Amino acid sequence: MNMLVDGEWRTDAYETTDEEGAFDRQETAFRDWVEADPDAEFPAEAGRYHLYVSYACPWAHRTLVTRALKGLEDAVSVSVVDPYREDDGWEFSPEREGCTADAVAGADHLRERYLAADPEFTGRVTVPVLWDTERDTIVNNESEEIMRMFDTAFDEHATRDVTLYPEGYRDAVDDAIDAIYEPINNGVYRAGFAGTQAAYEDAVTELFDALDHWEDVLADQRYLAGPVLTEADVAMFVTLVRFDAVYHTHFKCNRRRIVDYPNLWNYLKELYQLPGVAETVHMDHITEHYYRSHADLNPKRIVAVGPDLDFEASHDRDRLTGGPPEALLD
Ligand SMILES: N[C@@H](CCC(=O)N[C@@H](CS)C(=O)NCC(=O)O)C(=O)O
Repeated sequence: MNMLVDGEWRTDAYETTDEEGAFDRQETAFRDWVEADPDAEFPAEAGRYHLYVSYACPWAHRTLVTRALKGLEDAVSVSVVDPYREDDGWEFSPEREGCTADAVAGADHLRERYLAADPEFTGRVTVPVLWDTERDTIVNNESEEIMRMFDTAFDEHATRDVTLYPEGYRDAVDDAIDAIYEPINNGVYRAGFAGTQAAYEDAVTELFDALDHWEDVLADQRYLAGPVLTEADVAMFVTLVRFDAVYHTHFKCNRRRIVDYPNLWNYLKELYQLPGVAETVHMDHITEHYYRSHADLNPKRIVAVGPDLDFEASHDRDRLTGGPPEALLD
């Protein structure tokens, strides 16, 4: 697979599985933090930070959903890469539907932005990336941290009074994010990219055990951390919304579909219908990326057409205590 090694683009450089055939995800490299403090190294300011995303990528999608729920669209600008990732890695194709140019520097490839931040960079060139236009560098490329920064550092620039990491629920939010990461968010990748039957079966078993668990929790609890909408729900949403169209078929996570789980399916529809969220879901980019970019899994690169999913259909979550913050009830 492709990555930068000492600033050079290499197409032969990394293995996606370890010796046991299990999918191995690389640690992220840029871990600075935007703060709500004008004296901070990276102070939260409107118009200063730029987000590089792919609409296909669930990790990038978390940051887009958080930005939308908070109403940070005017404060943080976005560039969208081409969903089809080939030998050159993420690329800008402004002529394609839903894609944009690199609005900061006019780069052709995302790797140029990594090299602008660190000419000797070694690592994968991933989305999302939070870029600081003032210091001309990458602040952070870890979605969980970008989501937290948008949620906690940018309140002054948000057009909606929404807190996704509310006091009193913070431990529950952190616990839920941790609990879903390995079996669910990363679990679908561990199933899809497994190099052995055993590694695949382990991942699928853990994945569906975890989905079964949350199906039970959501029977009488509105959201993952309790009665309030939180970052944990954003993290869960981006995997669930891709599940039936991509993970079920392309990654062989086919024990059940999300539509077969009444509580998860209704929960997914509720989240999809929150203001601003539907606009972040680009199913055409999602399906094209997965089915066409992984030639080892799908050598003919044929994109599966189904299923038809009605995320706009009514849901039953209002039967439970709690609900979205007032600012999201329009
Ligand atoms: N830990 C990162 C993971 C991001 C990630 O793996 N993004 C994928 C797209 S879904 C990517 O850009 N992959 C490019 C590559 O691996 O070369 C995060 O959560 O932000």
